[in-house]
Amino acid sequence: MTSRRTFLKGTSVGAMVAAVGSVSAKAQDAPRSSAPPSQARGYRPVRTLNGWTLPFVMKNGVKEFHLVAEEVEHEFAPGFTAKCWGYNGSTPGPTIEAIEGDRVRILVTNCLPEHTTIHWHGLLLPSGMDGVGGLNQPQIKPGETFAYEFTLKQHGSHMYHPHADEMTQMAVGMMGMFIIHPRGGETVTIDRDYCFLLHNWALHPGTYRPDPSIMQEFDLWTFNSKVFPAIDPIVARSGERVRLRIGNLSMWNHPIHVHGVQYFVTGSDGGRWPQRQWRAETTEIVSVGQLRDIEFTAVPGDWAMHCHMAHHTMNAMGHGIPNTLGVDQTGVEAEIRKLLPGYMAMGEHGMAEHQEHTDAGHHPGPANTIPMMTGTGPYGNIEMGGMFTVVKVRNDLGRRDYDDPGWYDAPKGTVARRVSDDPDFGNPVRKT
Ligand SMILES: [Cu+2]
Repeated sequence: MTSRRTFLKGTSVGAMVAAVGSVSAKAQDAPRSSAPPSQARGYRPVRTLNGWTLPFVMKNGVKEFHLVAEEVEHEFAPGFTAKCWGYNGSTPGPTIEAIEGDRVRILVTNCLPEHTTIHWHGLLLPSGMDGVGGLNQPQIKPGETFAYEFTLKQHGSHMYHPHADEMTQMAVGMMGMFIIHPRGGETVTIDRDYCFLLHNWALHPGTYRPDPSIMQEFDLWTFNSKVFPAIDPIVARSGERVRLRIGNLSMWNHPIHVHGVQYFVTGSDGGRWPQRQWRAETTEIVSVGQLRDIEFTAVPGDWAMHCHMAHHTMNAMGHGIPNTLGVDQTGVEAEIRKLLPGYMAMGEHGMAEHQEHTDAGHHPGPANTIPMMTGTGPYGNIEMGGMFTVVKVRNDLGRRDYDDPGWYDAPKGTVARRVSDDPDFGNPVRKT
């Protein structure tokens, strides 16, 4: 994955960050994601999955941030790239973090070929700062810089995105998160605080620009603009309280399922909920334009976390192909091969064989795409893509250790095991 260090090099953003001083220097040293912990700032920073936090400068008591709307060369997974639009060299843009009560100024420079604005989704502010082009302000033309300035009257998990040619600009990656920490600290201490955005893309195999005109037939499903297995794991130490702040600026609803725990849904883009409203779930729908905070106590193991729409844990696939499940394709394959050399009949027994075939190089596919299912675990193919990652909880992690700890070494006797390879094994009861 692209490190901040790499993409900041040689960009105007890099120069800007360098000018910010010690805050940015530390942020640049961060191995992957958010700025380093700083209790001195009065909060424990969030960790943006596969992303980063925007540094700020203090100017006469105002926290000043600078976003640059621009085209970015984005990598969805190694070797699979596209020209997207984002902020300061990345999609999603960097996370903005501040504290309830802060006065913030956000400079927005437009380096796109068309006008833009930024809407601060869920923030309570003067209507002139709300960012709807034409309604609240003139659009920001290419080359212009606008200043948004307001006082944060709330805390919670929020988002930002353009409100100008929204269909196009969001479809090609323009969005980010805006996290406001409570003044006076959290009521329940959070040990690891992650945030990410759900998104969908129509990046047709063999192409290099997401298609903004698609309404439903998206073919890439991402956490923070990455597909599995390029999505960072959620790492925690056993017993820690983990919060995931999950925003959805895609065009579909996503039921987000976490294995191994009953989590509590504790807030939304409407703010933190009173504790009596928290509810236990294992799957929570994060609808279009919504955000959910979920919290759980980490349990040791490797636990899948994914959208439960099965097509959203797949990468680009040939939509519109006939259903071959249960169809004997002997003979057909040879006939089709006369027209399409190398054609391979698949799907008679399900699609799990797809990953073996692609991994073996039997279907190279068009340029610039990624296999529908991919990723290998300690026991074989994971057969996932898209909106999937692993919550990796270990007993022996340092409190500030976010590195991928590898695969879980399950205690003896706690892994499902083969007891027979005879299909007639045992005496199962069947409906008569
Ligand atoms: Cu989904």
